Amino acid sequence: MYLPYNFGGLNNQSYKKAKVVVLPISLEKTVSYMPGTKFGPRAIINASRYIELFDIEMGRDLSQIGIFTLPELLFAKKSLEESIKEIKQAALNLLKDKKFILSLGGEHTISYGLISAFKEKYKDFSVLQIDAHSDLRDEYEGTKFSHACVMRRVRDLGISVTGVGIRSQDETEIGYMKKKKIKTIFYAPMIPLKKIISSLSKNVYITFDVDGLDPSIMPSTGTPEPGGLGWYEVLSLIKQVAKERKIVGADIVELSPLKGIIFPDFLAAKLAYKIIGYSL
Ligand SMILES: [Mn+2]
Repeated sequence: MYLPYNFGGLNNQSYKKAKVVVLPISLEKTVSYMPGTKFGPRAIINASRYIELFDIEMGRDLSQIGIFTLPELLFAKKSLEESIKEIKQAALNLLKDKKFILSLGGEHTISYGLISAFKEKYKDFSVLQIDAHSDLRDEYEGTKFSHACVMRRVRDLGISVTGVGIRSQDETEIGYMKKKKIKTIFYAPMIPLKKIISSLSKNVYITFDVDGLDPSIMPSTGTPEPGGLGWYEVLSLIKQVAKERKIVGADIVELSPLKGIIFPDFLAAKLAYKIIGYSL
């Protein structure tokens, strides 16, 4: 059987009818250690084609929501700043068309462009970040737009960010948190659901760095950290957020596919399905 190359391997895609638009962004410019995250979107889309569209938990075929996959955004010769601008513009266009954006990365920097666009559309708005790292450095390896600075830049926009699964920070990040009196970083392995949800505004954007998960289930990432979150834990979290708040968009970033180890690609694809299903 031939499965078309799009999220879900769908035979019929219609942009007009789709509520969800999958936006693959293969940006990889500031990765610190193991490269390969530019291949993340392709691996997730490929895996998504072999996953059941019917979700047992939700009792429905998620493709019925209407999912449309855009071609990958590529940035070969563009600067980081130009790339971010382009990402923001792409997101603004989709938001204007009232689409739910599910973006696939690519390095975490993409979230800055995406979130900037959401900030223009939504007023009562905050970000839920699932990640091993708080990404609060002011600068890293000479750039302010490194993946290691992305949540600092988002906070610079005046957006509240709640971090979950965090277990790696440097001293300057702790200093920044103290100075800004930031109390919305929740360290792994704890997931205090009530506190997390009460820290979130009405409209929530989820940025999911796959290294927030435990490396035993998610080894395919550039800078893995031991002691991460489990599959059912993050699902319960996202499900509860969807119940009590409105999830308005999401991204899954930092997947660096490993040759011959496909289960993490399938995990990321299933996670994308779950986010879509819980949110819509
Ligand atoms: Mn991270």
